[in-house]
Amino acid sequence: MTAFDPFNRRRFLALSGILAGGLGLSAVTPAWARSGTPGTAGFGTLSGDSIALQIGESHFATGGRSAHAITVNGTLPAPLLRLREGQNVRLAVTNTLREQSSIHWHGLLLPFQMDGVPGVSFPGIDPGETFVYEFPIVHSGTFWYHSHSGMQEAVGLYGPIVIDPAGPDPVACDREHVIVLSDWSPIHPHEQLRRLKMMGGYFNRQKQTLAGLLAGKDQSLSERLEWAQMRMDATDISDVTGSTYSFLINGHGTLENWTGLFRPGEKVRLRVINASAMTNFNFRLPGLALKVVAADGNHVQPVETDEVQIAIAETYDFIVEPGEADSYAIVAEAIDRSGLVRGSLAQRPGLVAPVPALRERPLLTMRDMGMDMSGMDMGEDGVIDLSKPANDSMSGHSMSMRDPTVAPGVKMGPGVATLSPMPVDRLADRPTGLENADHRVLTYADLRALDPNPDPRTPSREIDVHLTANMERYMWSIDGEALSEGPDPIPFRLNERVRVNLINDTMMPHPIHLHGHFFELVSGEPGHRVRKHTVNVLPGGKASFDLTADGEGDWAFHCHMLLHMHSGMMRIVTVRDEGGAA
Ligand SMILES: [Cu+2]
Repeated sequence: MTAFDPFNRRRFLALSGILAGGLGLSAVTPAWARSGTPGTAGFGTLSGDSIALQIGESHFATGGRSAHAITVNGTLPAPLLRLREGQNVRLAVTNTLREQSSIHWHGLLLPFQMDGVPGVSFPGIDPGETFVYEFPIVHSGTFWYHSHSGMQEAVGLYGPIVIDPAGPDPVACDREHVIVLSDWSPIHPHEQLRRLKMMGGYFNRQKQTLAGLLAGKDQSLSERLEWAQMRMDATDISDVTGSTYSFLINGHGTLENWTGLFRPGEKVRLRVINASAMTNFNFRLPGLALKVVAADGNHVQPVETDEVQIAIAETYDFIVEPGEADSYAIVAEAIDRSGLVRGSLAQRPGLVAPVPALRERPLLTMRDMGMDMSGMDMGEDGVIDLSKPANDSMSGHSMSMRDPTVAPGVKMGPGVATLSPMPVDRLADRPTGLENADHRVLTYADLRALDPNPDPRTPSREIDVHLTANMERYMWSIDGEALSEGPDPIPFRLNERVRVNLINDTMMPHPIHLHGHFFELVSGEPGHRVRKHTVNVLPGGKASFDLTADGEGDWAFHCHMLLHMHSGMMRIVTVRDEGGAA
């Protein structure tokens, strides 16, 4: 057993000098993220009531790719902030860039003026300026922080936050590691966006081929023709892929093999954060069961599984109990199987766990189009003409992919190519590409909150929010309107209880994040529903959550795929006191 002391002040002071030097060391990696780390115990983390962060420019290289990066205190990922529930924190953030910047504290409940979204909750931090964020820490858990300006998040500006509970932690462990997953490309995100606007499938190198058809792989000819007619591609899983991305664990690619240490028999807590710009990851440690103990910072009733798809912006805490093996692979595989990153959980530095093979890339199905055909009379020979309204055999449901009557709240225009005709609740579905994995896979329906939900009221009203797109033209929106078109904010009254139905009218998953609040996913009996700040809405499906609008002010509400948000899949949510200006 290792006694670990998260507040080993001497060690922290010894290392903070090195950190301040930033690029003076071999890598732009903060101490806690260096390979061979024994755990997060005081290793170069920043704690206390007063913390200084400096946003600047660095150069970053991994696995033969290198480019300009935006970093905090000279490192990528940014420093680990270790705070304690009940304290106040004062974070002085200085921007040394030649452009505006910002930091958003992802998942933290705080006054909206401290939330860090330029143009929504504060003016942003101009070049040369320092903005002081100051707020009380009112809860514990695993969170992260990132820029909310331009595309800075994609070029390096993100880091982990760990908040220790004020009282005893219900999760017992002997050691813990923070694991920040991310994606890194030498092609600037603005250039990625330009290429995607030219051709929606620009980075997709995994399309179905004629050779595949002849070999009997993938979709049949008739299916391929049907999908082609709808201008859809069943391999369109991710916009930006491993063809340009290096995937990273704590800033390290597979060859650099980030290694967290363990001793056999220990209970090891892994705090896993998906800080990617555009990549949903399948996370697993082959040979070890993952006991899920927290999601998005909130404790859950422990549930064991073998693999978890961690959407962008989500965090999960796991307990693993490694046995006698020298090392175990930590694997984060891109959802479209265009690449993966492997790190190690090992008894000694230098041990290399094998890299597992990439699994076969997934194909989308009719369910991902919002058409669940199970148990339905499919009509003649199972062939459906998707361009026509339904016949009687379809129980009156329209099977057209663009029938505005299924979504009266959506503003129809060139930015809306498809509407899901029959979106079904997919919270209990295995996520994209893991449908047929031959081991346990976590679904949202498996998660139950450890503590009773704080607000047992039944929602007094319900709203539908459609996630819309014209994927071919790379247009992304909410209810058919991009943020740049100036849509009305979504208004909530202070402390009202509302059910929000997210309906995905596209064929991509969207990790939707609401600032300043937790919400309860509507799955299973009420009382202990899982509380989250981000929910991944599967293609063609829907996901509902109940929200107590208790954070007064203006908040961002958006898809956490950076290029989707940047293209318009975002709204402002206002929470106003009764009689206020809502
Ligand atoms: Cu999205």
